[in-house]
Amino acid sequence: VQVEPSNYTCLGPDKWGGNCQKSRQSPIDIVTSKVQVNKSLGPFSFSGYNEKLEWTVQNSGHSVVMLPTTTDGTEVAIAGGGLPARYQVTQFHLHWSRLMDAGSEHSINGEHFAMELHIVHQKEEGTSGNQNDAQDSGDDTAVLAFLVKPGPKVNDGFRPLVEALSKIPRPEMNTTIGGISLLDFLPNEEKLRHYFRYLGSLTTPTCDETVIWTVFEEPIELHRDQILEFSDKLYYDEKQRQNMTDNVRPAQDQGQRTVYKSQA
Ligand code: 3J3
Ligand code: ZN
Repeated sequence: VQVEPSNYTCLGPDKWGGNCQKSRQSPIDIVTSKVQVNKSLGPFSFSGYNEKLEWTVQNSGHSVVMLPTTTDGTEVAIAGGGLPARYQVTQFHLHWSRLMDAGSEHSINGEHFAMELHIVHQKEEGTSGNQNDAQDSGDDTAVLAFLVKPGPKVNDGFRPLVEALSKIPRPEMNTTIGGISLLDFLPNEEKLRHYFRYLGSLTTPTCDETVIWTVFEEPIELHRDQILEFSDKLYYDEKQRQNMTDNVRPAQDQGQRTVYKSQA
């Protein structure tokens, strides 16, 4: 049965059909003793990540999604990082739990974190160096994943997003926040050299196996109260009876896939 994204929340992840039952699925547990260093995994170049932009903040019914509303053609994109092309940001969103060790989708040596931030990018056509774009190399989407753990301090970069949550309790509700850059949410750029890389999928139906994944080793720290706001202020349903929490797909079988690690 092909599960439409609109109603997959009523079916548990093990019942998702179609691509979701294939062998290149995400997330996975990253076992650091088995990862292989890959010298081509150099530093990323981030363009437009420091631009202060306006963002639409949406309750998508599965997460809180931030969409850039740039109209002046500002490009927010990444290149380098061992990627085969340049990729443009389309949205970013998070996964979380009330439990500080159950809210991330990826895990490291079996350890889950409190949340996971996903910055989703689409490959820019014609920049892959391989002009035959028709070839489907299964890397049209690049997701940068950041693990989140509770820390002693309030994370000022997340304040505008956390304060916006109470405005969008129900699915399809939107609000906007301005003067925000992606770098406001991330660890300092010099800490972004260490990451894991593997080929996988979207972690929600239709689970397309089109994602080149980057999982950064350096976690983001938020105060516990900030983390709990996501579960307390957002709901899956119109009647606000089901808090949006534990929107986390379980680890999938890694199969024969190798996980690589950036240059030491
Ligand atoms: O699902 C749509 C669809 O366009 C698909 O092709 C892909 C393109 O990036 O994803 C978009 S999505 O922005 O709505 N989305 C990307 C992120 C679906 C859910 C995905 O979640 S995850 O794998 O990053 N957790
Ligand atoms: Zn995600």
